[in-house]
Amino acid sequence: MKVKKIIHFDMDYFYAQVEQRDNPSLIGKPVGVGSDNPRRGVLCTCNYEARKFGVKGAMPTFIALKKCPQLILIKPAFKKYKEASETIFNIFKQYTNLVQGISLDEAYLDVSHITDRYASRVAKEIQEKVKRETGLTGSVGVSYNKLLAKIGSEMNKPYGYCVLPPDRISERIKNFPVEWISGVGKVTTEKMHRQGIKTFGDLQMKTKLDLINDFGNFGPKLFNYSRGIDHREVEPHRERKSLSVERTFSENYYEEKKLEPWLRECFNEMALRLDVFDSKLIKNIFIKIKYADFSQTTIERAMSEFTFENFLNLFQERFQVKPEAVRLIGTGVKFYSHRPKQLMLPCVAT
Ligand code: TTP
Ligand code: CA
Repeated sequence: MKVKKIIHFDMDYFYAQVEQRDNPSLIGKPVGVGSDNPRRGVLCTCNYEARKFGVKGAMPTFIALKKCPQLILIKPAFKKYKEASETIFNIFKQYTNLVQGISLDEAYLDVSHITDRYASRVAKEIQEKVKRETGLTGSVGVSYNKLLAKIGSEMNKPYGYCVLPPDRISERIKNFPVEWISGVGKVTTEKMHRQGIKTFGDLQMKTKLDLINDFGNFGPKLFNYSRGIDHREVEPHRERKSLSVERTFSENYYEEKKLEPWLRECFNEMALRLDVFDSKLIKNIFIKIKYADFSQTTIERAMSEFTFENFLNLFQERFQVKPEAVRLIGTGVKFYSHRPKQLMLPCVAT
């Protein structure tokens, strides 16, 4: 089988870097991008200076400020991020048609057809071109599959560059932590740690059957991934099926009146994100409610008009059924399939 050449590209602290580029007085200071409402807001992301204090994307603003009181908060300006995103995706497309966008700032590129130079050379060229044309840095990983290309792009961030060639790969990745595997999130990581599985090497010691017993359908993938085997293709037209925004509260709320402003905040953020895309492609709208007892409910309706009132009605309908203490609320939309466009990651609160 012919060895593929895959590049994973991911911009560094994307929203925060754009803000820093446009206001150089922020350079060297801890910066967070997100809602500046210290009681209710959530961060989309932050720069590396802020990360030194333990601040992270998706963290409630009040926690971020506790960890780093001198954090400079900036409201997101999605239009600027979308512009930078378009520039980088145009650069990617100068190299290959096989570009799979994962979010505004992240993509896989299959450059197997470029045979006159190494994929590592192509990756460097792209990285430099992105820097020249946007003034922003991104990190690249180069390998022969998606799993390893993505790991490579994360290894030396920011402005990182890493090539993982196939020779002796399962040996060389033995000490990588399990959480670097695509699809291994917080819950799976914790489950693995409880079983003493911390690294790719630990997974390599398990049989496929062990992994199926413990992790179900994900088992065979884990068996392969831990050995650096990944057959997933770069899928240029893969679509995102939905977009949602949610908020977790620092205290529980019982009253509809108190919940309404939060619902509006979710709606507004979603509207901001959607104007970038084509809101005519929305099929359904939905509301998510998580109660203090951690039970969760969603209600979904065919889209008539994208208005706050429609979301509010839907919320009221569901909340009347169980008017109890709420810890999280969310609004979302589902799209018709065959959308040609890219979607960004929601700025989630959980
Ligand atoms: P990420 O690539 O996850 O993060 P990042 O680019 O800020 O930082 P890193 O250097 O670690 O790659 O997300 C890209 C952008 O998407 C980020 O700048 C802000 C936005 N985003 C949200 O709005 N909400 C989220 O929950 C996440 C994870 C990202
Ligand atoms: Ca990024």
